[in-house]
Amino acid sequence: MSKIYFSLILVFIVTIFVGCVAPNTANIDTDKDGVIDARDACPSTPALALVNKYGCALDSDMDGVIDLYDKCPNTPFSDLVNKDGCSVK
Ligand SMILES: [Ca+2]
Ligand SMILES: [Ca+2]
Repeated sequence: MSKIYFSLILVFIVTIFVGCVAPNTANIDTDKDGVIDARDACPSTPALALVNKYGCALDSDMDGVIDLYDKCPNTPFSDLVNKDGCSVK
């Protein structure tokens, strides 16, 4: 058996072996929000947060505090809010 023929067989075997044991990373969802990493614009979404189709936590009143932590989920858009999402007077 020539060295080239042996090398080709070795490369073929290694390729098959690596292909069988390499993890399938195509559908990994690191933050487990239901949106795979390849499509997740917010890859570190807090656990239990509801997310949009881009994998970002919902902030229904758009005050900068996500719904998961927002204790005042309907503050007017123009209001300044505290860390709990409630209007600051
Ligand atoms: Ca996410
Ligand atoms: Ca909010």
